[in-house]
Amino acid sequence: MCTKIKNGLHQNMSEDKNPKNSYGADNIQALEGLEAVRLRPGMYIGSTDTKGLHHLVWEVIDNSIDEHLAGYCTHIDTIIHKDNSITVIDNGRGIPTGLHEKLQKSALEVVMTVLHAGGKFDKDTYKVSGGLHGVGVSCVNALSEYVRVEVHRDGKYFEQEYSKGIPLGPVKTLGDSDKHGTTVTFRPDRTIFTETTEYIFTTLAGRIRELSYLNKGLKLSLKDERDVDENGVARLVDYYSEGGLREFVKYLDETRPPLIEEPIYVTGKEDNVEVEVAMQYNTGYQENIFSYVNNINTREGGTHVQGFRRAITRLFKQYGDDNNMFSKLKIEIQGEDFKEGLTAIISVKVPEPQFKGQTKGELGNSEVTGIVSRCVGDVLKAYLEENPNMARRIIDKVILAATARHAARKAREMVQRKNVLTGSGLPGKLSDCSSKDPVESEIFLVEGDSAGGTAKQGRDRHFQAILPLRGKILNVEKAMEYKIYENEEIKNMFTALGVSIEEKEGEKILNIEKLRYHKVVIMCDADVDGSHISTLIMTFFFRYMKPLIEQGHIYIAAPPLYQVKKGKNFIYCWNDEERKAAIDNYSNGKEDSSIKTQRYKGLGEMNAEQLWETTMDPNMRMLRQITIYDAMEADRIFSMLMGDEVPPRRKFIEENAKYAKIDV
Ligand code: 0RA
Repeated sequence: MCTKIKNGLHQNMSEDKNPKNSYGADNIQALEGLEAVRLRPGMYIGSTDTKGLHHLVWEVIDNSIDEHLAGYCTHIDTIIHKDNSITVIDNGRGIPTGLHEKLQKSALEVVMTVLHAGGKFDKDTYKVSGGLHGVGVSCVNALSEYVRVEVHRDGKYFEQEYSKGIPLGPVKTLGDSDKHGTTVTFRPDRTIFTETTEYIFTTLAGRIRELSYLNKGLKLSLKDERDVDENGVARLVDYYSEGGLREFVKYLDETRPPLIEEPIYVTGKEDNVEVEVAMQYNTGYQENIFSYVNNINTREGGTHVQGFRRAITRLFKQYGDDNNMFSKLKIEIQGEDFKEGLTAIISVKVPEPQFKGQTKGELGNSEVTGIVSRCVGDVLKAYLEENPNMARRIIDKVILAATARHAARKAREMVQRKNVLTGSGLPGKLSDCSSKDPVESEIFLVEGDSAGGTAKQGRDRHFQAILPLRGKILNVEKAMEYKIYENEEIKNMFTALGVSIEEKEGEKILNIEKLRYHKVVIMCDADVDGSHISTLIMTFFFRYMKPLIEQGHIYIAAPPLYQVKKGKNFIYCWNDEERKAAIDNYSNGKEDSSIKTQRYKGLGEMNAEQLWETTMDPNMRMLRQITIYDAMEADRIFSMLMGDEVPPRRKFIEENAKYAKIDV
């Protein structure tokens, strides 16, 4: 056992009385870096909340994706085990296991225990793991209470195990193998991820689905062993896309009537930069652009998105002018007018990407703008010439958008001007908290005035504000932008939250500098209507306040479904399992008619005290943080449930009958 070691791992090592661990003690030098990861995990994986927890999975999958990009891997399978440990299996080359000359130990051990020792210095391949995530599997190792790596390579099968980054023994050769690939199993360290160690299926599935579209031909799957059916079979989803981004666009737009027959599809390569773009116009009003660099979502866009916008503005404008289509329009067409009803995915592969911006989510390489613009421009030019009918449909829509833009600006200005005139500018229905510190403040968006009243009584007014929303808020999917600023509930949300939409260089930007609450909690009934309303509100945030979701400010409250009562004692239950356990607990297995179960149909059935102790008290409540994947799905599901297209709705209901408790 090691004595006092100057690195931060000593605590954990001395905790571990397992003599097997003495191997680790001899290898302290290699651990110099990993100790830093355990001391300041946030610096390496962003945070130690649910986002950081999921980051561990992205890190491992990214390494497997790199093997795919290098041309060696066709399958990546991910498994969530019952204890929330994760296994990622790939059939890539396998992490090298030969002797690392300098460190005189197995390369496998070096990759797993030395920071930034990815071992891949090959500049000709595009690397995800060198990009935004890019901290290496060694970080996952450092932040896991247990890791096992299995490698099939060179006709052999190897294994090494670790705890908190420390090898539990040397690399073992377990036998012969005719396969190749790497299997990484890790259990996140509970002492690091203190908030939660529970993986969220939709978050993992969302990213894996996205990866399948971004890497056409790659087979991915996700199994959730926590979720088994009556035959004991775990939930399993396969993801595979032959059409790549074209299918991604169709998936996103599944529920919106298309304006043009097929997505416009662009592929090209220039100076080692690969470009892939798919775009489609639908009859709606929203823009849906997703951009990626080396498979990493660039939330803040960047030079690739600029190149794309430049190309569509230039080509459509040119086409409209050449064919005298804008002559009746009194205002000038702007880049923004090409956005309405546009769904596009822009994916570039860049050998050495430079990321900038606040969250490093913006591509900075200036050469990429021209490359994307030329690739998209060439294809679009040919498309417009060959498809004059489609071209006319798009230009007509652009003209309509320009006219509506004019109206929207006026409406927006009205909302913002009104705030200035009414002093504090806060909506009358808001019961604000007394704290003025946004970091500690929370706002509950509550369905209905009556539940709003209960919440107001039950809250801790120091840091909790209540904004009741009346009934169903406007369906932003079907409304033109200027309409949403006329909607009372939506106006109230903008003013209560203190955020505004501003225009900079023709771009609409959400200003959240004056955000008044760092937690925005959607609180709806735990029934069908309630889930409709929360879906609706999520869609609104997804459409108009996306940065709030991305920065983790949006949550959903989970009120309990039951109260099981015996005499003066009672237990709140959030699902049927808990209800059964509560009944068992009181009955000791015997029939007992004095045990009563109350099913809460809505928030209104709880009194203020109950609402506080179950749903609002930070020490008791369950809040679910909304991720961008939840919002993306909410948006899709929403437009499907509300949209005019019947076949996808039926398909959705059939496919999701088990998982989605949404009745239509
Ligand atoms: C170092 C070097 C090479 C591959 C890998 C690491 C690698 C890491 C992971 C993590 C999960 N799956 C992985 N697959 C491969 C290059 C291998 C070579 O040059 O043969």
